[in-house]
Amino acid sequence: LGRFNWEDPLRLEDQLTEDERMISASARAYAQEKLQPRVLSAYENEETDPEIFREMGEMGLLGTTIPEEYGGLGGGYVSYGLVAREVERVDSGYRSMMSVQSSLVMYPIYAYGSEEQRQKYLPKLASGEWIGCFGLTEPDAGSDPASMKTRAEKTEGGYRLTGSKMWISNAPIADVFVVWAKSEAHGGKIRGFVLDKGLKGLSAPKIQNKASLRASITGEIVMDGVEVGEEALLPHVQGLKGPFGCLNRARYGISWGAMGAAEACWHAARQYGLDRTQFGRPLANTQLFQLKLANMQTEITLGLQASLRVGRLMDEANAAPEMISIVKRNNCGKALEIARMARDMHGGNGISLEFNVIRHMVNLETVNTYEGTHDVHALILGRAQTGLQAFF
Ligand code: TGC
Ligand code: FAD
Repeated sequence: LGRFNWEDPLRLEDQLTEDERMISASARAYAQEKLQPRVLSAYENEETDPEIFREMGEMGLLGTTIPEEYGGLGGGYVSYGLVAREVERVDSGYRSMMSVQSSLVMYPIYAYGSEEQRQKYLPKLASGEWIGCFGLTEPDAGSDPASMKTRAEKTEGGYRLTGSKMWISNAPIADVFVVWAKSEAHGGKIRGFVLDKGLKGLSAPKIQNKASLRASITGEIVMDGVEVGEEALLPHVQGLKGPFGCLNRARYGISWGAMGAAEACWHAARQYGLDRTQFGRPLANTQLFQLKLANMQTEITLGLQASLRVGRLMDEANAAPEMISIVKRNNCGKALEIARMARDMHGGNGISLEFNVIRHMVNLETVNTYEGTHDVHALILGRAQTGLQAFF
C-alpha cells in the first residue's frame, strides 16, 4: 500500500523534477523568511516595498522561463507555477508583483521585442533593478479590451500615444511600461509599446483605498500625447493575440498561485481546529469541521494536479488557451470558497488580520476578477464547446 501524506495527497512532489523541487523549496524559503514577516504591515498600511523586486531578482524568481542569456532562469512553466504558489501562499499581492514582471512585461519583450529591446530591458527586469507594468485595461474597456480607446498616431520617426489605462499593477513605481494601443499606421490594429518612466506626458497616479491586494500597488497610466521613437514599438506582434499571449502565461501562473493562498487558509483552519476547544473538545474533533477540511483538501489537490498537467503541456508548447481558462477559473473560484470557509472556521478571530485568512479571502476577490473574470472564462469555455459566441 502507498503512503498517505495529508498535505500532499496525490504526491505532487513525486511528479516534479529535481530542479523543480529545488526552485520550489528556495521560493518557499524566501517567501516564508522575507515576505511573511512584512506582509501584515504592508497590507495594513497599503505599502509596497520596491526592494522586494530586487530580492526576488536575486533569488531568480523573476523571468523564470526567460533564457539565461537575458538574465532569466531558463526554467519551465511548472517551475514558474511552483514559484507563484509559494509566493501567493504568503500574499496574492506579492505574487501579482512577480507575475506581472515575469509574464506581462518580460515575456512580451522577449517574445515580441527586437534584439535591442531584449538587451536593453530583460537583464534589468530579471534582476529587479527595473520594475515593469502592463497596461491593457481602461476605464471603459475591462473584459472587452478590443474596445480600448488608447491610440497611437504616427509622427515623423515614431508615435504619439494618447489614452488612459486603469487598474494597473506596479504602475506608480514602474520604470518600464508595456502598453497596448490602437495604431492608426497599422490599420487601427492593437500594437504593443514599451515606454520608459519620465517621458513627457506619461504619469501613473496611485489608486488609493483598495480593500483588496493592498500589499501590491495599483495605479492608472495616463498618456497625454507621449512621443516615442520607432524603437518603442514591439515589432513582432499585432492584434489582441499580443496581450493574450502574455495573459495565457499569467493566468496559468495564477492558477497555481490561487492554490497557494488556498493551502495557507486550509492549513490555518486545520491548525486552528486542533488548537481551539469548544464544548469540551477540539473543534477539529467535530464532524462538520472535518467535512470542511476534507473538501478543502480535495479541491486543492485536484486544482494543483490540473495546473501541473497544463504546465507540462505548456512546457511541450502543446497547451490550448481554453485549458488555461479551466484552471484559472476553477482554481480562483475554489480558492475564494476555501478562504471564506477558513475565515468562518476561525470564528471571531477570523476577522482579525493577525490570523491571515481574511487577508487571503479579500485578496482572492481581486484574483477571481483580474486576468479575465470567473464569468468571462465561463464564456470562453462555453464558446469552445458550443461554437456560439455569448459575449454580446
Ligand atoms: P476574440 O475574437 O476571442 O480574439 C481576438 C484575437 O485574439 C486571439 N486570442 C488569443 N490569442 C492567444 N491566446 C488567447 N488566450 C487568445 N484569446 C483570443 C484570437 O485568436 C483573435 O486573433 P485574430 O488573429 O483572429 O484577431 O476576442 P474578443 O474581443 O471576442 O475577446 C473576448 C474575450 C472575453 C475572450 C477576451 O477579451 C478576454 O479574455 N477578456 C478578459 C480581459 C482580460 O483578461 N484582461 C486582463 C487584463 S491584465 C490583468 O488583469 C493583469 S492583473 C495581473 C496581476 O496583477 O497579477
Ligand atoms: P467589467 O468588464 O466591467 O465586468 C464587470 C462584471 O460584468 C464582471 O462580473 C464580469 O464578469 C461581468 N461581465 C463582463 N462582460 C460580460 C459578458 N459579456 N457577459 C456576462 N457578464 C459579463 N489590468 C491590466 O491591464 N493590467 C494590470 O496590471 C491589472 N492589474 C489589476 C490589479 C487589480 C487590483 C485589479 C482589481 C484589476 C487589475 N487589472 C489589470 C484589471 C482587470 O483585468 C479587470 O478589472 C478585469 O479584466 C475586469 O474588467 P472590469 O473591471 O472593467 O470589469
